[in-house]
Amino acid sequence: MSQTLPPNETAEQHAAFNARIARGEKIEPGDWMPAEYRRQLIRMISQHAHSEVVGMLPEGEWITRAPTLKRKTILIAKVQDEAGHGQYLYHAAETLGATREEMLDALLSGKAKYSSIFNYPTYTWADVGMIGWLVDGAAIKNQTMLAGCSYGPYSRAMVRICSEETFHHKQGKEMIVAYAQGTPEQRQMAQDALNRWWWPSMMMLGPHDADSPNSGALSGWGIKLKSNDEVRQEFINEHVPELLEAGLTIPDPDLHQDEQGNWKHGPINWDEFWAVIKGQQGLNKERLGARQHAHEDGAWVREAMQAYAARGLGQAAD
Ligand code: FAQ
Repeated sequence: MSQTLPPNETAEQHAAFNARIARGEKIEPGDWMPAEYRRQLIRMISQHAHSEVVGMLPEGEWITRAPTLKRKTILIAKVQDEAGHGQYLYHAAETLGATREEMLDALLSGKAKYSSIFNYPTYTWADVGMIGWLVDGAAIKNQTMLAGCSYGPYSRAMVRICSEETFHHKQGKEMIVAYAQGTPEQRQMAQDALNRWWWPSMMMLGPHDADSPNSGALSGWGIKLKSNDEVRQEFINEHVPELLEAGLTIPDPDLHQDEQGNWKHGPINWDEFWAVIKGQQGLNKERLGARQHAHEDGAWVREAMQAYAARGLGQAAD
């Protein structure tokens, strides 16, 4: 990779590092790494952690309104899993020197991004199912690729997260397929949810490759093993036939299969994507407001833990 090196990094260090990546070795926290590799990973992993935590909000709103006890217990488990994913990911970013306080400040002040998808509202119970089927489905495609990435702690976190997301994906699909085969009202509810979530799910995999400024460095360093468009293609190829088989209509009049059998989509509204990320459209204000409120509500817990640790009781057996 040709680049101007920072003053304290040498061409030899970079060559040795790139050779490790080329050999498929995992980079571990104490290993030498370019400052830019570290910065890119902290950016990406912390945004991913924020996405998991903010991602609890659109579904969490439905816990009290789940239609049956079975669906309620599944949803509670799913939302808890997302909190756990946030924890693994914040820890993975901490191994690179980022502190939890810095990362949370960046989220709560609006400086850090989180996934565009969580700025969309959940209007009906079918939105919960569609998030499981499409949003977890898209997330798994991206994260299965990241499970092979060059940074050890991130790669290992992805393996664990993907197995849990697979359960999320299955429960969403099972729910939507049941509604698609249910009463006319249930079928309509499932279709409306698909109409709302199809395009945002396509967008969440990131801008087209030509408009993705980070992809070059990330793929050179073995962090991104597939491009945004490649992952999006995998997502479409898996989900289009399944949605059609469920009897649903995909809201894209240009959708068609090419000669290789790949499903090709119509134009994506990138103006909407950027507006949602910038907080000009969608629920960014409400999502951050909810996180800020939760942070303030939890202040007494953090203070109590600090006081407990300061008294030297943190080590005591219980
Ligand atoms: N939303 O150069 P690229 C989940 C930004 S987890 C917001 O292509 P990159 C689980 C990007 O940051 C979902 N911003 O960026 C769940 C960059 O801005 P920056 C989250 C986005 O990093 C399910 C700029 O655009 N997953 O859903 C988005 O190479 C259900 C240019 O873009 C991850 O975070 C977006 N969608 O590729 C939870 C996976 N896309 O930072 C609850 C890890 C792009 O330079 C319920 N992250 N941007 O200012 C990644 O794989 C990558 O970061 C991409 C973007 C692929 C998201």
